[in-house]
Amino acid sequence: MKLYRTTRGFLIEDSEKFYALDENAWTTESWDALITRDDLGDYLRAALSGLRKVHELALGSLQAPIGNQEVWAAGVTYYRSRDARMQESKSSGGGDFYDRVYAADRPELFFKATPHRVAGPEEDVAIRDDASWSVPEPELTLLVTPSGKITGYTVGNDMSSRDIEGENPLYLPQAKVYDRSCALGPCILVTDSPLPASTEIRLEIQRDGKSAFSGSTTLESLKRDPADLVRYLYRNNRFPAGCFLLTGTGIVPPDSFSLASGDEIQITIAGIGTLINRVG
Ligand code: DO4
Ligand code: MG
Repeated sequence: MKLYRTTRGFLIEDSEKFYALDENAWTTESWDALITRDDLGDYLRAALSGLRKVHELALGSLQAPIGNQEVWAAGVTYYRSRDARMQESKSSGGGDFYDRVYAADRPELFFKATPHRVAGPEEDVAIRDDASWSVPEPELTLLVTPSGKITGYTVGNDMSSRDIEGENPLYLPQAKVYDRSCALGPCILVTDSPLPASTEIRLEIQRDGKSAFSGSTTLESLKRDPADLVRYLYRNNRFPAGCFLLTGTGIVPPDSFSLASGDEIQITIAGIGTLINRVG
């Protein structure tokens, strides 16, 4: 079952049919009230029988599936990310940190975005004016309730300025957190079950109508258990509106590649959908 936040309300997709939910309450507060439920899957399933079936076109414009949640991210959770970051920070002497965090019990977790920094489907993401090397990071993203339960999954893009991060690891917040540095969507796949290890994550970047980069990975290469990432994040840390947690990238374009204005970024996660954004 999938849950969409759209300009025309909240919609449920079940077996390829769409149902409108709670037509009189499309506010951010009612979205928060819905997606903070520990019983989200059961609640939506029970609601389905009383809901009006709608045409797919009723989707209107999709919005990022976020209300008042903070967005956090895990890093260096795939060998490919460890490798790329060790290279990019070699001359600054930071390479060793990435190797150590990849092997450590405690994961790297960092604050990524507040809702106003998040782009929804088909909205523009941004590259920093003072960055010369920018990439998208396609990441499986967890919806976590205030009690720490994972109730759903969406597609996330952790836009990153590699030159700024590579210059000095202490610049990470500047490399990662800026206006439209994150995208989420197109929906929340609502399920209490972990996604299969065979789940594919695919990145395609189009420039002037041609493929400029494509790559893929699967959750098999994700070194950390999502539930374990959540346990670390929730240590001495409360999330009254729940949160979204990006789980790290396993796809890094070659060093010669940097995003440019007008590029179209397509991120597909099997079972969830495709998140499409252009670089504005
Ligand atoms: O250590 C820096 C950030 C890592 C990251 O964002 C990732 O591995 O996805
Ligand atoms: Mg990342």
